[in-house]
Order: sequence, then structure tokens, then C-alpha cells
Amino acid sequence: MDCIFCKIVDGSIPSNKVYEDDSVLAFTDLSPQAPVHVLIIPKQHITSANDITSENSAVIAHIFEVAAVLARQLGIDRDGYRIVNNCGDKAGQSVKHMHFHMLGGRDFTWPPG
Ligand code: DGP
Repeated sequence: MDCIFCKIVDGSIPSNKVYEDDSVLAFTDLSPQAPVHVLIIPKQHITSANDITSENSAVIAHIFEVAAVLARQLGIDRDGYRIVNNCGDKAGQSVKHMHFHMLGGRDFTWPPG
């Protein structure tokens, strides 16, 4: 499958990894939008949030466990941070392998753009 994030998972595209285990990988975003900008992805290819099912949802729960650990490691847990999933074209999902942006190190506005 021609998927950038699957290639990051298999190592054929390099990345700056900040966390890895059997089912989840986290790496810094190529185009950071905040002082801390990490992408947390399931290693298995899930196209978007539309494709979460009872069969694959355990990895989503695990991603949020990893996020809590990473927030502490990255030093953003106390000040706060934002976790974002863009689903589909209108939300600006450019990579069709589901991922969560973890953004921190600055103030964020609401509502998002
Ligand atoms: P989204 O627009 O929500 O689909 O976010 C995709 C993000 O992926 C975007 O912030 C840029 C990042 N990105 C795209 N290609 C690469 C890559 O090859 N390496 C890394 N580290 N990040 C990438």
C-alpha cells in the first residue's frame, strides 16, 4: 500500500521517533505547528476515524495511554496540550492513515480554524 505512514512504520521513510511499541509509533511532525508537535499513529493501517471498529479500537485506547506518558516526557502535561484528529477532506486530513496530533508548548485558541 502506498502510504507514507506505513512506510514510516516499516522504516523505509525515516522519522524522528519519540515512542514505539508493538502497536503504536510516535514521531515528530515534519511541519510543526507548535513547539511540541508529535504524531501518534497505530502501526496497523487504519484510514481514518471513520474506520474505527470493535475489532481495532483497542489500539485507540492504547494511543491515549501513550499520549499521557508522552505529555509527561515532553514536559507539556502541566501547562496543557491539544490532541487533534483530522478526519476527512473537510477537516484537512492530508495523510490517509489515521493519526493524532499532539501539540503543546504554546497557547491555543478555540474554536479551531
Ligand atoms: P493531517 O493534515 O492531519 O493529515 O496531518 C498530516 C501531518 O503529517 C502533517 O502535519 C505533516 C505530517 N507529515 C506528512 N508527511 C510526513 C513525513 O513524511 N514525516 C513526518 N514526520 N511528518 C509528515
